[in-house]
This record gives sequence, C-alpha cells and structure tokens, in this order.
Amino acid sequence: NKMNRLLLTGAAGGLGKVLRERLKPYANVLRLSDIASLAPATGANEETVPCDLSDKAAVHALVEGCDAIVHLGGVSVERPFEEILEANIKGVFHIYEAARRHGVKRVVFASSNHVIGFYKQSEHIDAHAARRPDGYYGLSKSFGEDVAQFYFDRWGIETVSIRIGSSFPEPANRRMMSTWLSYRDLTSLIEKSLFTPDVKHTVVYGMSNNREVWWDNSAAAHLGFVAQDSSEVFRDKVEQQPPVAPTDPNAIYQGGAFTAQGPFGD
Ligand code: NAI
Ligand code: 15L
Repeated sequence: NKMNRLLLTGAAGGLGKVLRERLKPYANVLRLSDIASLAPATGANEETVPCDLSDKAAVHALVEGCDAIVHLGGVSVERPFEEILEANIKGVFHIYEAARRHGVKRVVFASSNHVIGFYKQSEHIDAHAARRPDGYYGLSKSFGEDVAQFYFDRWGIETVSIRIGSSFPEPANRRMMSTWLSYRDLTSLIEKSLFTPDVKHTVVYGMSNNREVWWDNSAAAHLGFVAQDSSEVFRDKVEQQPPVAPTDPNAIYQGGAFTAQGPFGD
C-alpha cells in the first residue's frame, strides 16, 4: 500500500503533526500544507507547501501532482460563521474542485462527530442517521460530507468521511470515554480509507474499541477497519474527575459542550 504523492492539509495541527510521521510509509512523497508555519521538510520524502484553503488559486496549485488527499485543514472548533465559511466551507469546496481539475480520485475527509452532535448520548445511530449538526462548525462538516457525495455522484471522486470522535493522546473527560480515537486507530482508519477499493462515499465513525459507544459502523464494514485500542485503560484516571451534572450538555448530547456554544455577538 503505497502511492506516489499524498497531500496532507492541516499538517501543522494537532493531528497533522502526528500523521506527518505516521503516514510516511504510505507515499513516496508527503506534501504537507497549512496556513500556519510547518517544521521544515526533512529528506526527499517530504515537501511543504504553505496555503490558505480559502484561496482557490493556491489550493489548485497545492493539489496538482497529488494522487490522494487527506483533508484535515480548517477551523476545528466552534467559531463565528465567517471564520468557518472561509476555512471550512470554501476550503472543502476548493479541495474538491482542485481534485476534479487535477484528476485526484480519492479524498479522506476529516469530518466530525459534531455533524450528529444533537443526538442524545442515549441514542445509538449508524452512518445513515439524519445529520443533526451542533453549530457552525458541525454545519461546515455536514456541508463537506455533501460535497464529497456530490463529487462522487457527478465526477466519480471517492471519499471516506471520517466522523472523528475525540482524537487526542488520552480521553480528557467522561464523554470522551465513548468518543475517543487513539492515534494508532486513526492511522489505521486513514490507511484503510486511502487504499480500500470502491469506497464510493463512505461515512465512518472514528472511534476506538471503547466499552460504551453510541455509533454503529456496520455501514462501513467494507473498510475492514478494526480498532485496536480502548479508552477503558484510562477509566480510573477519568473517573477521578468530579461527576458531570445530569443537566450539563456534556452528559446529554453526543456533541457535548459544542451544542451550547455561541452566539458570538453576531
Ligand atoms: P487543529 O486545529 O489542531 O488543526 C487544524 C489545522 O488547520 C491547523 O494547523 C490550522 O492552522 C489549519 N487551518 C485552519 N484554517 C486554515 C486555512 N484557512 N487554510 C489552511 N489551513 C488552515 O485540529 P486537529 O485536532 O488537528 O484536527 C484536524 C482535523 O480533524 C480538523 O479538520 C478537525 O475539524 C477534524 N477533527 C478533529 C478531531 C479531534 O479530536 N482532534 C475530532 C473531529 C474532527
Ligand atoms: C472536534 O470536532 C474537535 O475538532 C476536537 O477538538 C474535539 O473537540 C472533538 O471534536 C470532540 O468532540 O471531542
């Protein structure tokens, strides 16, 4: 499983820094991009291309010559709509238009659990459940999934949209006991997303093999993703935290506190 040139957007971010190391085996050249400054390229296997995703011409130049795209770049938390519009909504559109123009056939899109954040934690859903975005950020990821479906239906560009739960070194709170995705499992899921044939537009929940989960990945079984890690090893540590009030959005909604952000004075 190796391609020639793989583009990683958002490469200066939390997950980008991790994947910069872990995706190396899958491409002869990793093209790393971000609007923020990147550590200099090392060796012949890396190249850095600064780019603002809201700049159409810059994104077209960025994508030219790549075989696949792992699209992590954008605003990753709830923010005023105008910021989300530039980085996420225009950004994802530019990525797909550039993919079409330059013949890229596979995208891995970092979607988010916040496209379904208004489901209750007592509900169990699969990839076909109607989306219930929990803010402007979730709306932008929902739009990204629609763009992915459209570019498959219209142009045959395949995407795996990974609705990432919470991908950090450890679950930071009780909610993340359900949503946690280890870096090892994230890497494995991206590898499957890049190399499984005939994925069309697949939506998959990015979670580890946690004990209590809300999401059913049977609709993405063809990816052959089997999570190796579990949040359970962190349970004792997490449960030392004070209990969460039952009225706290972190205890009610799958999207947790994102459901209660804003307004931003607009
Ligand atoms: P992050 O915020 O650390 O990284 C995002 C990167 O995108 C940053 O380096 C930022 O500079 C870059 N960026 C922002 N606006 C840009 C623009 N206009 N042009 C170019 N680059 C721009 O976020 P993180 O945690 O690394 O997440 C990566 C991706 O995965 C994001 O798309 C996020 O929404 C998604 N995700 C992450 C989750 C997690 O648990 N870490 C959960 C769900 C989704
Ligand atoms: C996300 O989409 C965010 O990018 C990340 O920072 C976490 O907040 C995560 O969701 C989560 O829901 O825990």
